[in-house]
Amino acid sequence: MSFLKSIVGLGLIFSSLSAFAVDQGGIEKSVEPKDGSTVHLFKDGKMAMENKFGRPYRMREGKMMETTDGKSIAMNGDEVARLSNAMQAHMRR
Ligand SMILES: [Cu+2]
Repeated sequence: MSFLKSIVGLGLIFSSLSAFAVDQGGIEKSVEPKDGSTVHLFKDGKMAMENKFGRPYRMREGKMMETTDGKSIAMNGDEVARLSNAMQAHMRR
């Protein structure tokens, strides 16, 4: 049940946040969990983590993250390489 709940919660979080949208690299939305990191959500639903220093880092798939507004989201995928590429594309502009 908690898995289902997290999926529903995820949809709510990503549809209600007006977080900045990166228009390169296929990143659809970005959300900030409590610990100061950033979760980037790709258009296909996979995620990648960025630490508070702006570097991509690995996170185990299925790991729960708590957002600043107290919701929990489950890590889906671990797209470190994709995030690196997206960030480099962004910097080159
Ligand atoms: Cu994560």
